[in-house]
Amino acid sequence: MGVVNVTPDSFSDGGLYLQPEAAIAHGEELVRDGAEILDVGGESTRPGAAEVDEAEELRRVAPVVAELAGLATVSIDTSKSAVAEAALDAGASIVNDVTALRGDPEMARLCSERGVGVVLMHMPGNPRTMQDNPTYDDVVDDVKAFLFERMDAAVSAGVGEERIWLDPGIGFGKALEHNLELLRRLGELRELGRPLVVGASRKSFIGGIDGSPTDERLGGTIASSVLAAAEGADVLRVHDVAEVRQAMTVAAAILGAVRAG
Ligand code: HH2
Repeated sequence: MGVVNVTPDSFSDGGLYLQPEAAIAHGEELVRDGAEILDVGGESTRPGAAEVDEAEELRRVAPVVAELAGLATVSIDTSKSAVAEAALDAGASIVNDVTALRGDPEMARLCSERGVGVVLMHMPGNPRTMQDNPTYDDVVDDVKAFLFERMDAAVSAGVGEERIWLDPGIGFGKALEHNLELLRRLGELRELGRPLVVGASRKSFIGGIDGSPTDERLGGTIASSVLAAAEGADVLRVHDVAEVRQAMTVAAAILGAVRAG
């Protein structure tokens, strides 16, 4: 899954693809690089990011989704049902909601009615508060219980269980050790029985290990991606599709996987 951030303030590529033409060209490049899904977002979820109003978020993402949906599967990275609805109308087929359907009361109904794929991600609180001293009894058990509860709520609201993907929310309300523990024990989340999405790309836990700035975290992104896949991740949400895809292809070939590409 390649990231297309149509935002001025995303933590690693804010402002680079704010114009629709630039975002579309970037999405096209990610598809050439091997992305099978493009995750289009118009609001940054980095800690402390400013909220974006619905009209502005829609204005950013709608033309980009409409163009890219002809090229790849598009997921819309939003927690607003009106934005998700417009993106689905424009051709998106997955809703990636970092609030796991808790942010907008209409989101579950929309996803159920439209029969689309839904990514449910773990995040305690919201992006403005999530990094205020996050604490867990056991981070993997707590994330697992949260995802189980959100999956149950989505199914109760009419979302087909077979359409749900789950994401531990790397970097969302987690200290460095929590992120490392989740990646190390990712396999335990497989017991939830649904595909796992992991987004470790360029995140600050990498800088927390070696001090690297956001634009120098490719090595850490690759290490996290390969190890996450080895632990059972099904979808890797990344900015650097070509490099991660090559790493995955080589890792799969070494491990003797049948499908090495
Ligand atoms: N991470 C980000 C945004 N959306 N969605 C899922 N499912 N999983 C993630 O880990 C995830 C996500 C943050 O990355 P990015 O989009 O690059 O930054 P920003 O939120 O600042 O735009």
